[in-house]
Amino acid sequence: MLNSKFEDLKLFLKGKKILITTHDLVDIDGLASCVVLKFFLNRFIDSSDIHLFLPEISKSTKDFIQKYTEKFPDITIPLEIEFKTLKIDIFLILDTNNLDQVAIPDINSSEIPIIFIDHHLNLKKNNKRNISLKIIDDQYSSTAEIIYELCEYFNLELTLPYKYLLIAAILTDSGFFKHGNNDTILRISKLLSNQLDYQEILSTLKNDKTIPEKIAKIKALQRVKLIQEGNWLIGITNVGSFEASVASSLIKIGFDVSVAYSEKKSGYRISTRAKKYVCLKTGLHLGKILKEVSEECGASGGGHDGAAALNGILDLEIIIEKILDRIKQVLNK
Ligand SMILES: [Mn+2]
Repeated sequence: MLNSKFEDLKLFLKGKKILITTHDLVDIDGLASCVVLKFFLNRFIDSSDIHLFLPEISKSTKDFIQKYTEKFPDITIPLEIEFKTLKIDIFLILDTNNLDQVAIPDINSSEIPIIFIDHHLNLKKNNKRNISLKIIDDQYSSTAEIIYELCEYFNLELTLPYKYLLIAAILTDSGFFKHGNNDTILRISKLLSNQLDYQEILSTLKNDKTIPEKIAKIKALQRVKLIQEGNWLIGITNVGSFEASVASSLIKIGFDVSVAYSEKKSGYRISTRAKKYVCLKTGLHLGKILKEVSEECGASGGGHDGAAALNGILDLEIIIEKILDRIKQVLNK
């Protein structure tokens, strides 16, 4: 249970000037966690200085925000806030514990302490930085669930718009319960009510794929290489972008593990996915594998057992080979 950490958090933040932020290319979980945490802090922390900084917001999150604000016009979601060097006592970073994914200038060299609240594998890096508190637990399928527990623990009654946000975040990050567990379903059932209709929330999360994304997926399928490892099928392919969506599609069509990468001028990104039962049966943890390979090769990676990503600049082929070797090793055990 995170209860003692919730107490630490409240004590620590009292009277502080706080900046809440999340990873770049904000997803719905990052967004909802930031917005609801700000609501919580405004009620429970004796501070008038609580700021929210949202970096670049992903396309699907923007689509969601548009539908959401039509439904709840009273809730303002600060879409574009310039990060100014406000006088801040503490950075509260949500939905990542990797400073490489945080878009605050000079975050690595600044002296301002950091708190992480996150559900990804604890990277245990950033050792040089002053990390005051880590509320990190990868048993949760979303950061929104940790924020919800925080609100529950301090008996904060959430209004409908905040509940709506949390449900949307939990659903998307748990892959509509695919990566979830009993607690995920329990939390959703506590958040739903007569005024919050499940089907309606689902409809705001429906994403019509754009033509470039559809083409990316089709081309990726044409190029996919099949590797059979015992009873398991690994798919590997490359695309110009949408590698995460491509990696998920490979799983949907029948691969047990997928690797999709894209190369851009600024570097490459490798997305990996695995079926949940493959992880449970073999102990495969893609987040751990990508983290280890990153550390060996000077890249930046991590994530969950069944979904993880890596960003790098050099040695793409070597890194992919290393990732594949480790995946095969675990599958063969
Ligand atoms: Mn998340």
